Amino acid sequence: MKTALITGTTGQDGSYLAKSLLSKGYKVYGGERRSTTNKYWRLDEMGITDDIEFVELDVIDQANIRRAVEKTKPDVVYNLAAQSFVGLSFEQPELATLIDAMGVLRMVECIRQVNPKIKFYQASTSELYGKVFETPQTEKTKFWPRSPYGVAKLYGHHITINYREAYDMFASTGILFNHESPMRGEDFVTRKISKGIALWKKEQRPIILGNLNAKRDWGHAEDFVEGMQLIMNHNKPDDFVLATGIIHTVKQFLEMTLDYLNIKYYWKGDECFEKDTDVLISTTDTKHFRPAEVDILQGDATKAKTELGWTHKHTAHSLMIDMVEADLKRYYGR
Ligand code: GDR
Repeated sequence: MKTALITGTTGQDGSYLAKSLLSKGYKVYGGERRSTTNKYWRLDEMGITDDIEFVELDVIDQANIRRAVEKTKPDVVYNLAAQSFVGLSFEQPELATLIDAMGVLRMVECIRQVNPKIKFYQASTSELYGKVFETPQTEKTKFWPRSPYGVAKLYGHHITINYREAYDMFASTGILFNHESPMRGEDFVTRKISKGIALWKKEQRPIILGNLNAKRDWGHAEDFVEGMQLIMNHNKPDDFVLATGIIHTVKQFLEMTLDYLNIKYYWKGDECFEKDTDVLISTTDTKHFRPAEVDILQGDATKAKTELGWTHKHTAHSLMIDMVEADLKRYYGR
């Protein structure tokens, strides 16, 4: 039986990855940090909480990482722990750096010391491209991150490559474009929309968004965690873009959701109203705008398709349906 250690197990990607690895017969250890919130809600919804063995693991504590790695003796480590909200990283740049940059160094250094044969996956991100130099973006596109999160992730990306080159470790990265799901945290824009519109149907409370014109390449997390495993089962360590290649604006994602729920609407500037009643559906607030925005991200996953045989099953539309239906079920029991 193969053993995987996942940091960030209770997050969106961690929970989908744990589910997938468990279904393939892996022993899954879940690194967890002490917290007071109900962090198991995703794993509980998936019904896999009891199948995972949890270990204390905080990527900002070297001794703690070492204990976890020595105890679990993993064949593969998926480093998904992150301060993953770009907006928040402008408020807490140092914490983002500790977790998203130094945390990666601590992980690879610990693996090097304990057992350099352990395979290591680093969750890199399309935020590395930031102020994009070309569209679509590939593994060869120059990076220019636009947030403390992106800058920290750039360090995490390069330190992973450095350990691969310096110590011959199987250390790979997945440069993942936006990937969402019903398990997405409520601060991220797709979930804000799926939950917000599901609730709007009941309460008519408008949702308050930021930049409606940002363009993103949205895929489904379920497809992306399969890509992570293909990256780790590849015959050599490498870096791969995972993306759908299709972009929508935030506004289009909102419109798609309204169409699906058969809500007729019209726009007045950045405000969206229901057609027959003139009730406000959504508006914007500058507090949701970022000091430096990433206007467009569109990935080219040709390398992952050709070398790994990875494909995505979901489109942004089927993703939106999955998310909205899950929120309708959560809030209306339907
Ligand atoms: P992102 O995701 O920053 O791309 O990072 P997010 O959903 O937060 O933003 C996407 C785009 O939507 C715009 N936007 C809003 N964003 C939020 N959160 N809330 C709003 O109300 C809102 N209105 C408009 C944003 O400005 C942005 O342009 C995600 C994270 O998962 C990262 O960890 C990951 O690395 C990247 O995706 C790939």
